[in-house]
Amino acid sequence: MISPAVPDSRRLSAATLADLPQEVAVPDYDRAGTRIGIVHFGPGAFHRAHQAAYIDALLGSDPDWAISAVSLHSAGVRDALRPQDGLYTLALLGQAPQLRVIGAIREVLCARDEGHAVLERLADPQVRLVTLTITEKGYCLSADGVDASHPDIVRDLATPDVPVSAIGWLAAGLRLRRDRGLAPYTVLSCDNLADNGGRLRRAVLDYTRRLDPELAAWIEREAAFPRSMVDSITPATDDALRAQVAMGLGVADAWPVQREPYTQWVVEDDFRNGRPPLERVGVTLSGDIAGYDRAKLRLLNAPHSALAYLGALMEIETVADAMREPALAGFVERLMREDIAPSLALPQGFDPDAYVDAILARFRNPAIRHLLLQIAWDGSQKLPVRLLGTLADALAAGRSIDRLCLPVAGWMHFVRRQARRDVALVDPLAETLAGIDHSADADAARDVDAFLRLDAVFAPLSADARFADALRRAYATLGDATPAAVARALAGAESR
Ligand code: CS2
Repeated sequence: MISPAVPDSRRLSAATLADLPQEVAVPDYDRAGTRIGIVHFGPGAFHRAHQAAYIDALLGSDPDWAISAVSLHSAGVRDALRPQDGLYTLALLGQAPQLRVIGAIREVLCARDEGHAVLERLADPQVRLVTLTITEKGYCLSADGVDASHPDIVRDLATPDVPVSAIGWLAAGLRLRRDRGLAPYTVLSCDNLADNGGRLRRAVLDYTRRLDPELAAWIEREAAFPRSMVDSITPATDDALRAQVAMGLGVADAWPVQREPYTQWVVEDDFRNGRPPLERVGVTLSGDIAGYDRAKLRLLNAPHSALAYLGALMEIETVADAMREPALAGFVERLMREDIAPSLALPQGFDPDAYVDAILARFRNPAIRHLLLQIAWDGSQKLPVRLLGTLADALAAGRSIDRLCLPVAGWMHFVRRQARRDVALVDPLAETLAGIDHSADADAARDVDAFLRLDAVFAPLSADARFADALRRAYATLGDATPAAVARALAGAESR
């Protein structure tokens, strides 16, 4: 964070923008002439490095889509960016790092203490699109609707006018628009979930049906929830980045973000009441994005999680370091080519080998310090959407699942190791996971079975004896999960 002692003249803002060194790219449009057309929930690093950069490129030719960025709970982004007039720096980490100031965010709000402003913004007729990056857990989903036992949803159903959940805010905004005779906004989820738009639509309808069936019917009739696939590797901001940006800009930036140069955004072309001309800035608009979605979740995110758990057990810090470990890199590559790719129905024209090659090269990018512990967060939410679908498909096709089980077993060992070290897990199920018996003498079958009882993660797969057996074997192969034991297990998986 910037110390309060930094004077405004030394800080990135509309006033200091003109003085930045020439090699820093700055918005090439009149920011004051743009209008807010998008409300975005969850302006974390990913949104600011990805979607906001696309919109920044668009505003010069269409000023109607500037962003109002809304954090649901934490005031951190607002407090960092409001004094900077919404400006922040994006560092692109290629061979020669490039700095670019993004101007797409015109307003930053924190819903927790500016609820009225958020609601009025949602009901602004100029706003036609609401986007979200709130991570898998932020949706409070059940298998086919909303998790009505989630504390935030319980609370929102009781007091829907002052919501705390994203679903609650979406519904409150839509209700106000209907009451004011306005068209609904399109709701676009930009999180790593297969069928993200479909699942969000079902969750919003499930929630609103419990409150106001007529509103639900209106939403069902009038609103659109397109699906999307987002991709760009975005390591969390660290002090090294803050220092690098301050040096490059000559002024301080409270919260710069960084990402690899590669970026992809595929959006289902199903909008009502207009949409930003995203195709002008490199977004792929498609009628059917299920194939892209699956390919990315299964061939990029699943290997990422595999590297995270197995690499963390080997005491490795970053993705690029993990890729320098031949046993781990070899394992992940075989996992991708031999276990995951064969079960994927790919979009037309998609070359799986080239896609895998490109992902492996991105993982190896030496300019990026992407912490395995960052990817390890929220395992209970990520594993089902990343790996368990492939496992189910492999079982259905009668293929071996031995290699696929190793990262899942790696997660279990990782959870146990963190508990033994007394390190808190970042995971919405952290409390439940901590409640599992993590004593060192528990046996493999008992350990695995304790995890398999977590229905939110493993149902319905846990009922399949072939899965439970293979998982117990994989878990046992990892032994005491020390770096040497993991290396032996990887070597064993390699020789099979
Ligand atoms: C990563 C993703 O943190 C994680 O779990 O797997 O954030 C990944 O970097 C992005 O999805 C890449 O687009």
